[in-house]
Amino acid sequence: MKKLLLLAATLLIASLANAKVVEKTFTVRGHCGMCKNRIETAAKGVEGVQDAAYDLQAQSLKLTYDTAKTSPRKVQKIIAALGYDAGKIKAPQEAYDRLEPCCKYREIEGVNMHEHGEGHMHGEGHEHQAE
Ligand SMILES: [Cu+2]
Repeated sequence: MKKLLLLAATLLIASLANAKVVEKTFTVRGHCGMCKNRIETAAKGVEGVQDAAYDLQAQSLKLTYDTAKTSPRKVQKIIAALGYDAGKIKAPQEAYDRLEPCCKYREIEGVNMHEHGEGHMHGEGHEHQAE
């Protein structure tokens, strides 16, 4: 009986010791002050998160959280559900579509990088008409 109690006490102490508060920084694709507010509020709303600070310039969120209660992945899922790519989790298109126009980081990226190129195909056709 004593041994059992000792074992239980040891396990309890071990699990308490595991409840650590750590910091972790990961990428979140926000675009303006409103994004920052939404991202931080959502992250802080997760149980186990003690602090969340979004750096718009660095595109990164610094999370302070209790490892026993939550994980960066959980928080990333919640942020992605708002429309912001977070860590390795991509925001679903329908969530992204609900973002305010000023927050649409994907379209802006497309224009800057000329990668998806839909814009180029149109409008250049009139050169032929000149001949
Ligand atoms: Cu925004």
